[in-house]
Amino acid sequence: MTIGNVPMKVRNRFNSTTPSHELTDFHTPEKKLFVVYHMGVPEFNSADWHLTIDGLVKKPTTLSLAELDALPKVELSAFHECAGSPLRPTVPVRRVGNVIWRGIRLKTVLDMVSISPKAGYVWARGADSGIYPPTGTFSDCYLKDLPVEKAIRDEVLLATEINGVPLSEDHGAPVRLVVPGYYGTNSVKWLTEIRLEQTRPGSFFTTTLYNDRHVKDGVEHAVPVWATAPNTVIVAPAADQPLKPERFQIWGWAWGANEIVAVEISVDGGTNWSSAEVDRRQGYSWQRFWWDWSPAVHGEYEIVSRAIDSAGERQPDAGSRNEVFKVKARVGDY
Ligand SMILES: Nc1nc2c(c(=O)[nH]1)N[C@H]1C(S)=C(S)[C@@H](COP(=O)(O)O)O[C@H]1N2
Ligand SMILES: [Mo]
Repeated sequence: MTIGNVPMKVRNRFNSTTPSHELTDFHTPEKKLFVVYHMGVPEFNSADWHLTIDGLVKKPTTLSLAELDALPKVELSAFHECAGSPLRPTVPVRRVGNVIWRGIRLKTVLDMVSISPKAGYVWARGADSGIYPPTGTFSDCYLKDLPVEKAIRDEVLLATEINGVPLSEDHGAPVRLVVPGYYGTNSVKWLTEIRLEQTRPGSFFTTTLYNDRHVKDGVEHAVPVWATAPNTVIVAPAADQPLKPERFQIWGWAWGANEIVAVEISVDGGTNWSSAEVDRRQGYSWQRFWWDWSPAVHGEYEIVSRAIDSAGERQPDAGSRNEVFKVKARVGDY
């Protein structure tokens, strides 16, 4: 990696989460979009910003912001989901939103530099450095990797705008990677270097953290936290919302790397299930689902949602970051 450290202006680790019942908009306004960083926010002067593209390429290149900005841009809408704490990879957090991104296709710059057929992975480097407080580990950058087959797909962007305005510092200004269909952790903010390599990097944020360990037939396999598993949030009702014993529309959002083809709702904690209506997917956006419920009996209910994707994968009952979503509601004469 060739670029020296950039000073950090915010050093704390920071995570924000928006409660599910506030995710009422198809496109999440920036003020409701979660923010995550591990080491802090780097101090950037956009005039000094450069993007270096090197490694297994024929023509290593460095672009200024003006040079990058002059390339053709595209806009797309995509869900954006944090995988949760890398120290507790099976605990769901549902830090999620749906965002309009605008930027240059990563493929556009990869075509400019002409990548070698030997390149298997794109390493993406963010300028932030420092200590990740929960483990006390120092890193000189935020480094992630993607398989080349994903990196060259049309939806992968070097984004400069979010929801029609320039990226804010918190969301990665001046340029961040956006990898629709992959967990947010792969969408490297404050991007300064793209490097083509034959192998995955053995770094803290790629193969130590964010590499799920599954045991199959007594053998441990590491699965990179890349493609997003099917998931749901219920927007209405909110947790513990008092409901009258009359018709009420349960609704929420469903998303995953593959299109969601069905969502099921249970109002008895997961014993009986009904099929909700679910919108078709547009691009990589999340999909609305809804189900009209007419609770007749007063009492406390546990409402559960689960999505099934086009590959037949369904949200597991428990023990996973994408386990079924549960919310309690109270029905009475309020
Ligand atoms: N450079 C850099 N990029 C990063 C991170 C980081 O700590 N440093 N955090 C990642 C994680 S875990 C997530 S979920 C998303 C969050 O993006 P957002 O804050 O714009 O919502 O950024 C990713 N990109
Ligand atoms: Mo994340």
